Amino acid sequence: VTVYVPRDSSALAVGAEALAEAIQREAAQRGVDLRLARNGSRGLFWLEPLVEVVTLAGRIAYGPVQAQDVPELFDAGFLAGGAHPTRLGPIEQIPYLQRQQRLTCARVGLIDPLDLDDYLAHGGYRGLHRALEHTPEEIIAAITASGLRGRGGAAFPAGIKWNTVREAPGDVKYIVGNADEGDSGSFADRLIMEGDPFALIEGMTIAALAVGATQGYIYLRVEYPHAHATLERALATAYRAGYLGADVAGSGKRFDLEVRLGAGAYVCGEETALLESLEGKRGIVRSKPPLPALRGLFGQPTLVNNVLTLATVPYILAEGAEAYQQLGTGRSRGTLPIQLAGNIARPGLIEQPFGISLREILYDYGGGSATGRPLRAVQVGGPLGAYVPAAHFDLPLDYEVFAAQGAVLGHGSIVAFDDTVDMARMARHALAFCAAESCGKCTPCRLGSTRGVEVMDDVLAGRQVEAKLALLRDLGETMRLGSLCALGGMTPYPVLSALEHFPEDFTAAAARSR
Ligand code: FMN
Repeated sequence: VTVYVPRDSSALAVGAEALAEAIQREAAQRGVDLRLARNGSRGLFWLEPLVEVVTLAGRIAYGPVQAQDVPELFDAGFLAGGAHPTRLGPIEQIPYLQRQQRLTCARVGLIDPLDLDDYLAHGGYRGLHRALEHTPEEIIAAITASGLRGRGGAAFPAGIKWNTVREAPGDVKYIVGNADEGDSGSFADRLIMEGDPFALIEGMTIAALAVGATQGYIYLRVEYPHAHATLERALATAYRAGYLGADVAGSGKRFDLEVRLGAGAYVCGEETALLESLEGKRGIVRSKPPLPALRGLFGQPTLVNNVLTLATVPYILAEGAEAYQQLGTGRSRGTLPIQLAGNIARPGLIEQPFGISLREILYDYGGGSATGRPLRAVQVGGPLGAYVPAAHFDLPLDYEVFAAQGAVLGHGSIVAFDDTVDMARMARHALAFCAAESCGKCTPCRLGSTRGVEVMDDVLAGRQVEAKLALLRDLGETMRLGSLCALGGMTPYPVLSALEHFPEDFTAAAARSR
């Protein structure tokens, strides 16, 4: 019998390791022949640790399961899919999972992330083999036709960036997988790296062939030790199997790939600060131009893409651009791995075509707030994303629709808040976050954020509220237009959206202090 127990951080954090040991111990005691497989997380976080037993009727899920439940589970015959209060039924039939359309994250939670044969058996490396049948131009044409846009935040068309790097003159070209994943509520990159690392490796290899890069780096934050361990092992396996190195899959082409750890500064996810950090310097934003695509790492043409962007590439090559492009809405094509977190009953990963509404995500999937109180606002797209009020929950997830509302989709994280949230305090928090994380290079971000915190302290204390709010709007405009990168440039989004949609919270403080 094969039993899957996730080794993803989200499962380890709630006792998966002790559970795995307990299952093995119990099986040994009872003389049961059991194979313990370690998968990634399915991304149904409220059910972790979620155990799956392979039976004739498919993989049967149990969760959440703790180590102390194990003897009882064996008594209940769970190895044959037997009844137990934690039994959830066939994993694919859990509505949260069944209703999704997983392309980028198709194998996450399904396979053993370190088993290359398992990866190959589930369509792995089909994309690379397809890519090797085509010219670099044809690969880029497929990426362009798929409509894939950067998933790291700015939603820039991937094909255009790849083409710029391809055409840039340079002796050496680099490719960087941006795995800094600093956004609050964001975890899809991590789920891929811990649950399906070969997808990222394969995507980077295809990208390297397309743009003519011979060296790649995965820039990973040090706070992801499990992702790091998984990636290192997967890279070693890919080298051994000839998918990396001097002769990629027998093509005669070279591609080397390694992990570099960043110390976990938010700004180091910004691509130019990231490149500084990769070069061994302090993570300080560079002025643009030149674009990294033209002069990036060590002054050479460099392709920087997010983990999700890169991990989607194998699917597009394997299944064809049309299969991807036909999903979605407007200019937002394909699927988005949405990350639902915060005050929500069922947090997790929801990969769906663009066009799904916030309401469907928050209620049909998320089940409303964890506290049972009404949801009042969500922050979409990380700490620099706008707050969206409940009145706008019918907005479809679409880059352009969100932009028209002064909001962003960013990396696809959604953090939910119930009606006890104080939005004036959240506005202050955004400014304090910017002050803490600013690299300090440009004045609007470095000083504006600190002055902004002071202004908000006045507002919260009820001092000259009207004048201070006018000042806050003015400051926001200066930061938006004058900052060197989007850290300062987007901090006004959460601040001013809170003020626009929840003005009562800003004046309530004044009323209290009177
Ligand atoms: N992109 C990421 O992929 N991961 C990050 O953690 C990340 N953090 C960022 C932090 C700041 C302050 C800013 C301004 C940008 C950040 N970005 C991040 C966006 C990158 O600068 C860049 O646009 C992205 O890596 C490009 O890849 P893509 O085209 O695939 O999205």
